[in-house]
Amino acid sequence: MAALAVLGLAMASGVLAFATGSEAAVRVVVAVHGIAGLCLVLLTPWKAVIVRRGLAKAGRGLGGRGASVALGALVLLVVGTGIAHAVGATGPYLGVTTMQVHVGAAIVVGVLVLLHAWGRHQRPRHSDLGRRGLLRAGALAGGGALLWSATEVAAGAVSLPGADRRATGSHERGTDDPVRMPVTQWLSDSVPAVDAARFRLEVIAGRTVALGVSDLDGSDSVRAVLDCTGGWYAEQDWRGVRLDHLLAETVGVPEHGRSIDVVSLTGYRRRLPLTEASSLLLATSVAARPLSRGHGAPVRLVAPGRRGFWWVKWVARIEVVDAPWWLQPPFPGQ
Ligand SMILES: Nc1nc2c(c(=O)[nH]1)N[C@H]1C(S)=C(S)[C@@H](COP(=O)(O)O)O[C@H]1N2
Ligand SMILES: [Mo]
Repeated sequence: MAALAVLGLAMASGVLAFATGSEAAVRVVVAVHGIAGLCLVLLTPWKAVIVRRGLAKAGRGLGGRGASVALGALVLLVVGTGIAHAVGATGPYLGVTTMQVHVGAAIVVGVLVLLHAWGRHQRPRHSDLGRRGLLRAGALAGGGALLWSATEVAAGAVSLPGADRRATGSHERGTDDPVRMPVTQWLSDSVPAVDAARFRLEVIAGRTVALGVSDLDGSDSVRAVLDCTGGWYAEQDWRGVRLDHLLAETVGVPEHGRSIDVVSLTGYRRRLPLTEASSLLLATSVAARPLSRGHGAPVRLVAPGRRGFWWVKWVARIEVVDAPWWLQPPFPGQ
């Protein structure tokens, strides 16, 4: 039961770490995530005894012994890649990053745990919830926190590459040097071929205005950090046109509508609150150079304070809509 609870906490804080924008909040969430992961390490010897006992008996529950062993191995892989990423071993190795393995294996663990728990119907016993249970949980959390602080201090002392991470846990890659900044897709998107002569950006708020590439260059700029959930960040000077300015100059200041849909040529999309329009930028240039195709040319969204998956590339449509921004899947689907 303890292991399940810690696993649940690790998973929930992992998802939250990707969804949280505020720097102060994400610092807490990422710390909880790290501590929960290290608590799983502390539970490993105890869990190993149970698995060994389970192996001695015949397989019980759904999947039985095979599932137990696979689950244990996968959890170790998730925790191992988490630690590896934290101390700077970010990859990619053989084409996959440490974070991709971490998240991929964690999703499989989540599915296996659900099946496993289902098969066993194990209810919490009274001792789990009593005073002794609380004391044990406290000792475990304390142990995890101690281990976590120790790794943070150690990383700082020997100046491992992991020591200068952002609050999100991301490592610096290519600040002020977009050529060195990774080109990243969320899941399955790929860099589209864009015919600059025929490209149109549609701006829609009641009426529709279509802009060509030459209409997009603007003189608004912002210095902002692109922080990918893949585990890297870069701070750049972005230049283009602010969304509130773009709306005012094309379709006019919106009289109603709560959100802005930002849709890529590829179909990738995010919905943001209209109240944020003045801090959002449609960028055509980064570090005083035109955007590269991989980084979103001819035009991409810059969403300061939001994780990378909000920064829609190859934007083809901006639409003011009445639906609230949170009425969308929490993460992109492609
Ligand atoms: N159209 C589209 N835009 C996208 C993505 C994508 O897959 N498709 N990935 C997002 C993610 S997850 C990140 S971190 C940034 C990466 O931007 P970069 O490739 O310029 O570094 O783009 C975002 N914009
Ligand atoms: Mo990302």
